Amino acid sequence: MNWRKIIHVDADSFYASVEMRENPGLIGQPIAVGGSTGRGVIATCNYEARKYGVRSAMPSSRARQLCPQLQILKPRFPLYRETSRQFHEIFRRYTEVIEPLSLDEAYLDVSEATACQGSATLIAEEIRASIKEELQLTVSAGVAPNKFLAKVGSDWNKPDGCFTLAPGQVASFVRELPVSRINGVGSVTAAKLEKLGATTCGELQAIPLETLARRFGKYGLRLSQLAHGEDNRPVQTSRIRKSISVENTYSDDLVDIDAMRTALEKILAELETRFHRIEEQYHPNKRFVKVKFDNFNQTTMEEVIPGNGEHWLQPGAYLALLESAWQRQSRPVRLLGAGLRLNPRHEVRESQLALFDN
Ligand code: DCP
Ligand code: MG
Repeated sequence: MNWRKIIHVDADSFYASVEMRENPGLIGQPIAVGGSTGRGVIATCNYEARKYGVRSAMPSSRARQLCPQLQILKPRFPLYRETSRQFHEIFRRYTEVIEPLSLDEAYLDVSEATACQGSATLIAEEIRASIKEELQLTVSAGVAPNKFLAKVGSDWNKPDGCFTLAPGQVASFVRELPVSRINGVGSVTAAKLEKLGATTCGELQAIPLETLARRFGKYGLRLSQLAHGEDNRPVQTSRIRKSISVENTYSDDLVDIDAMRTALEKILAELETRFHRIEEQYHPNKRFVKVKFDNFNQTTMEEVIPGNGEHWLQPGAYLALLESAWQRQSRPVRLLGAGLRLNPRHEVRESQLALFDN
């Protein structure tokens, strides 16, 4: 079997948690994010509101009946997108193999990760701790040998929970797992399976494959595999990268070039580690720095890397870019970033590989 080390991360009551962070006065009160007028629906709500039965996708009018004191806030998508980008910044400290499912949800393949002695559970806990400390949000994580079980795991101890399933625990875990936990098994499929005698994956395992194929077609085979805890789907980094970068927001603004130089050194060390993981697939053609000033104005400076890109890591060259970027406003700096623009090394191979992806 193809065991990997997969982490599935899912933020807790995502939009609502971001709103509570932005406005701590809301903490402890039932709130929702969504449309509040006419035919508005709830996008999500915090856990206080869930106690009243308020749920995602529910009409807001219904939510108000269940919980009259519910505050329904307008969604602020730019804020959620920025937060999502910050999640990914943290994920990339551990792996480049990341598949986003939505703004608040992603699979990470940490099979090759070297941090935390390669312990996926410790990596998941570090990610959760970093998100809590740096972004004041909680996420739940599932750690398992494949995507299916990792996703089940992130839901297992939600909110603010982590659940690990080691390969040796898979067989006994799935035996008791309700079929409704399988992604794609809604109430209709669950009812059909119940008629066949299966409410748990263990019972589903006992149904002959021919029966499943007859009832569910191709999906029958898939159901059988999942019931056995098998899932060979790789974590798919969907896009071809155009760049790689590391950035940091400082709690105290950087006020002089010495402070910026020290900060830049750390960023470059991290950039080197990260680029190292993908350098077989990409070569750098430009280097850049990004500066955000205390007035939130932002600027980048970039230059072509001489030669074939092999010697991209020249701290002096980055520092020169940083100095010119800073001189554009010469103000305190709240965020500093450094990165590389990339070209794929094997364009043909990428497209050929795509042909064999199922
Ligand atoms: N969302 C939405 N409409 C839905 C479901 C979700 O707009 N029907 C949005 C709002 C959520 C975000 O997507 O905050 C993430 O969805 P999740 O299903 O992960 O739900 P939450 O993160 O809000 O809560 P949970 O703690 O259950 O993960
Ligand atoms: Mg979520």
